[in-house]
Amino acid sequence: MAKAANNRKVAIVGCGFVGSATAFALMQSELFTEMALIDVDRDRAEGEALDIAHGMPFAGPMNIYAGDYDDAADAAIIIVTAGANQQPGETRLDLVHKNVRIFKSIIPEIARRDYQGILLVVSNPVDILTHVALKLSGMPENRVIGSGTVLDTARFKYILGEHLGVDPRNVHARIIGEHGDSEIAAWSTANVSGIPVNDFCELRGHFDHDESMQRIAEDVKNSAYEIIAKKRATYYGIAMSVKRICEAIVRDEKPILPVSNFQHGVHGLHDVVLSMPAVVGKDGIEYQVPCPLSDDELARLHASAKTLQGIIGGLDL
Ligand code: 6V0
Repeated sequence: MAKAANNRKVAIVGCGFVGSATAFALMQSELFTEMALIDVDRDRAEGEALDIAHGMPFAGPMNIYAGDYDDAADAAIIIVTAGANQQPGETRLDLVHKNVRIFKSIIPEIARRDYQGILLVVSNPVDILTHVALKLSGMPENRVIGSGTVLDTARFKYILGEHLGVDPRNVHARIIGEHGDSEIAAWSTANVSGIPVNDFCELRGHFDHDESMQRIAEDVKNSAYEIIAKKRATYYGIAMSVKRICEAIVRDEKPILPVSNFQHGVHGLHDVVLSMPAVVGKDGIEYQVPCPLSDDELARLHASAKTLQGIIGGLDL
């Protein structure tokens, strides 16, 4: 029988760089009182649980342990970070076959326990794997989401904030489409505290708009490649992004976040999971929010969708 979701419980499947950094961020957040860590490498999960638990006297009490899928069955959120990560020079899409195989061993375990919470996919390529998780689980679309371009959007805000000498929290700008090489910086709506981004640039003495826009979008897109080349993996930025999504769900905050979600016609996109803005609350995706786009941005969004549809269509699910 299905277990009701416990709003104070989270489970993380995959305790490598991303899973453990996420567990550490969530322990400090005090959003949950129970956290089950699951990994095929049981020792790894046990080691991470112990290590993170030793920080508890500096945060709040919490039950952190290495568990299994029975422990995850009543979690409010199951975060899946299991799978191969990018090696230097590899794209996210290169990971698809390895990680689909891994998802085939994970998602059915969750589905056969008639899971009632939110399934949050982080493994890459995240938009494709969210689509795969949706198909393999048979869960309602609103409850299967991916971390999408929440991280890319944070990188965009950070780099723009640095460029303009302003707090990134006052930068309102988004990366949409694929969390990957075809992602789109939605410049046409970017603004700082309501001031169109190019006007704000001029207030701060920058007049080379085209060159700067191109460089900043490239820097955002290439962030992961640069970090992986230097330290083999990226994990702190994604851990904070996942924490933000968890806050939105557990506290039913309803922020608009560019998470991976199944598209039903907004911007003419159908039958594909893409990272697009949506209101996120206790039921997962509550409302898909259309964002004004230029003709060029829309054309690139459709090209991104086509790339992902081609890959999904070629998978044996
Ligand atoms: P990692 O450090 O190799 O960790 C992966 C973990 O998954 C290991 O501990 C494995 O033992 C475990 N694992 C493998 N198979 C299974 C299985 N069947 N069941 C349970 N556990 C399993 O990789 P890392 O943590 O660096 O990356 C994990 C995934 O996150 C990769 O696909 C990355 O590409 C992806 N990222 C996604 C980001 C995003 O923005 N969505 C950002 C960074 C990384």
